[in-house]
Amino acid sequence: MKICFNGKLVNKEEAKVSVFDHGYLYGDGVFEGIRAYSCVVFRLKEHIDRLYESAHSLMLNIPITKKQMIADIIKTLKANKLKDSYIRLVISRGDGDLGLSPAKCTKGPNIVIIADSITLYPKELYDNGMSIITVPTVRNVSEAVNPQIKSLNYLNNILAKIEAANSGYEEALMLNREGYIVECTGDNIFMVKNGILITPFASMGALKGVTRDAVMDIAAKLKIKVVEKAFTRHEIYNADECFLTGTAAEVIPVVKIDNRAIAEAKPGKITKAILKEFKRITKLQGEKYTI
Ligand code: PXG
Repeated sequence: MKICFNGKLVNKEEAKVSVFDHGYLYGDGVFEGIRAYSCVVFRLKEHIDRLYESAHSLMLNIPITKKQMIADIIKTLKANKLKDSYIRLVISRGDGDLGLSPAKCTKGPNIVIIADSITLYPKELYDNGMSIITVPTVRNVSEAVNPQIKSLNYLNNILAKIEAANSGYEEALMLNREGYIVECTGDNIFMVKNGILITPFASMGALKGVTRDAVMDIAAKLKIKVVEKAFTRHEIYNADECFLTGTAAEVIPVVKIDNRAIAEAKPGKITKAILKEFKRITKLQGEKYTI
């Protein structure tokens, strides 16, 4: 496997960062998870824009242009001869000393591009739907580390994931400080009620997911009304359908929440229609390449 390390393709074994990299010492850096389907990097521009926005908020100056970043991603996919892939971009603050200040990281950021595969959940869950559970850890508040920043410090989500696993569940439903539903650990959440697709406002504490945006576009195309609003667990327990969206998870039905069946506890009609269209468009929307 070839990794792109600061613009150069190197073997996996040689792709190493120092223990003084502030990404390692403090989780100081940003990342993106992207997928390629049949030689199309799905909505690559949107992922790259979000990466640079995350970095901008952290005052982390990515030393290459977006165009160069895209070229390096394609180069990595070609080098590994990958038509379908999961791409992980990691930009860490770079080498510094044992102090928090990024000002000492004078060598600049390390840019790593890994192209591999990821399987988040077993196929059975895509066919029959998954059960999720609300966890005690609330989603980060925007005044602290804004959830829009895909930073290398994902402990908020990791804690939630651990809590779900402790109770025997694969995924956690996260609330915000006010008790409204925001998202899961690495996925956005949607519910369907009376034919309307409903998802929390991103500003409530959810990441504005690229898959979330794609699903909203699909709904518009399928003439399904979409509403962004605040809702509680009571409302989602009594929804007609529910599903999660994310680059890694793609679109996955949810059939039980906190042991309450969502309607008939089967993947719903609208969920299935969206999933079908999602599978079709992933091969069409984004950056094309050849291997
Ligand atoms: N919420 C959070 C907190 C995320 O981290 C999403 C929603 C979905 O966003 P996208 O843009 O992917 O539709 C994410 C994305 C992983 C992994 O390794 C996590 C994400 C993306 C890719 C991989 O678990 N998070």
